[in-house]
Amino acid sequence: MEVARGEKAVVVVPEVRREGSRRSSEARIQEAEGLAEAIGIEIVGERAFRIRSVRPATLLGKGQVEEAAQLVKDNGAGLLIVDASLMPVQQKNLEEETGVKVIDRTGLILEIFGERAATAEGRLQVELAHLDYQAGRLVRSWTHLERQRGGFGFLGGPGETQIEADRRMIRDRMARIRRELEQVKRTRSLHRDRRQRAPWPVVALVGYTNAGKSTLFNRLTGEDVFAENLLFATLDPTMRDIRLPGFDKVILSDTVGFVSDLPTELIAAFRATLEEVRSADLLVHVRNMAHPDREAQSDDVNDVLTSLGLGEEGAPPRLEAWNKVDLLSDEDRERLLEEAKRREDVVPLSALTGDGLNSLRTSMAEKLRSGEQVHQIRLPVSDGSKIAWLHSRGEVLNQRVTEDEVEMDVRLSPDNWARFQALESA
Ligand SMILES: Nc1nc2c(ncn2[C@@H]2O[C@H](COP(=O)(O)OP(=O)(O)OP(=O)(O)O)[C@@H](O)[C@H]2O)c(=O)[nH]1
Ligand SMILES: [Mg+2]
Repeated sequence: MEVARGEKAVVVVPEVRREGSRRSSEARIQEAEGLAEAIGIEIVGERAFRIRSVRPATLLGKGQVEEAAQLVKDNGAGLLIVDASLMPVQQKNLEEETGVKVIDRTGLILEIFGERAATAEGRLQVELAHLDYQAGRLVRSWTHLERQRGGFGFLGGPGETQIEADRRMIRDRMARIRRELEQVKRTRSLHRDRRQRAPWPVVALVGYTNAGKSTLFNRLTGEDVFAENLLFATLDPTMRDIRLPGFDKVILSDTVGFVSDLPTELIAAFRATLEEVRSADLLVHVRNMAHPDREAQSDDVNDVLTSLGLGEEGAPPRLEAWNKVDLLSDEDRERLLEEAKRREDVVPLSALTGDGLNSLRTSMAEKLRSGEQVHQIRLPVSDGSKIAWLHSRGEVLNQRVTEDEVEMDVRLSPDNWARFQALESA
């Protein structure tokens, strides 16, 4: 791929004054560094630039571009990371004006995912996102820099025809990947249907990257999945059985972390990977309460969940796990504990020390017991009495009839769900 490990880079954070933007430039620089370090890039310089009016050609102002170029030169960097979403032409112009490769936030996150994706499906999704991103970067007036980029071999040569040919090749490759993904997805949803009909509830851990989801997962399961002080340590979902008060078996799922300004290309990739989350019976939103941007991070997580169709209607119930309370000052911790007490659905804890884990277990069990949930149920068309039963006891949100099966999304109380399962196994 285009960025080499150990490469020296300068990070610039363009700050466009936006209403509702609550992050400090320091925290943004730190996060961008974290992203770069996640793929082994060495940061040798950084700068935040206030953007008063956007210069369309380069995003950054003229003086700022010069300053960035100087910073690159002074520190012997081979890469400029711009913590924003750049248009292809801006990227190209910045490369020309600074003399080094330029990568934007989307490109950086794609690199991380490219390096981390472990399952076949994860890899396909990331490649799809990458190709989508790259297709947009095929602009006229090819430069030598752009020829170096890519690593797909077929990218190269200037001229309209070449670009057309490249585009076509990318389109073909994307079509092929989509077909492969369809196949993988079909297989997986078969597995899921089978599980969906098993009587075990599923709890998914979601949250901002580095919030402590995997650490909590390990605590609750006794497993040892990869948990590191690293952005996007986890990419592919992992599931394990746990016991909760009153439940012999609950399936706990660890998932990929979210990040602010998640590239749209990747939201699509998330969508499939996170189907597990969508079919969960409970979401536990793990939050790093020791992070200065915890509120902004929480908003980002909610935005991503909403964009995944997990906003309100039909979405699984949620709990918030307020993690890393061990890192707070006594005063801050007291204040948070007080607030948590007043609020429903909030459990303060430390996944590291184990404090608060029992309350979390209790709350999870309570939450799973209370509240109605939407179940995806498949029945043979001929099973009229069960179908009628579901219509009378539950709220049928959706019903699709295939050749010989009815697939229904039905909202049921836990009691009725248990009764239905008893009917099924009778
Ligand atoms: N002090 C403290 N550190 C914690 C706590 N929970 C997690 N950490 C640390 O936070 C870092 C990130 O933890 P992970 O569990 O990998 O976070 P994650 O949410 O799975 O991150 P991604 O997989 O990257 O999305 C690790 O260095 C953990 O040791 C906690 O309660 N207290
Ligand atoms: Mg993790």
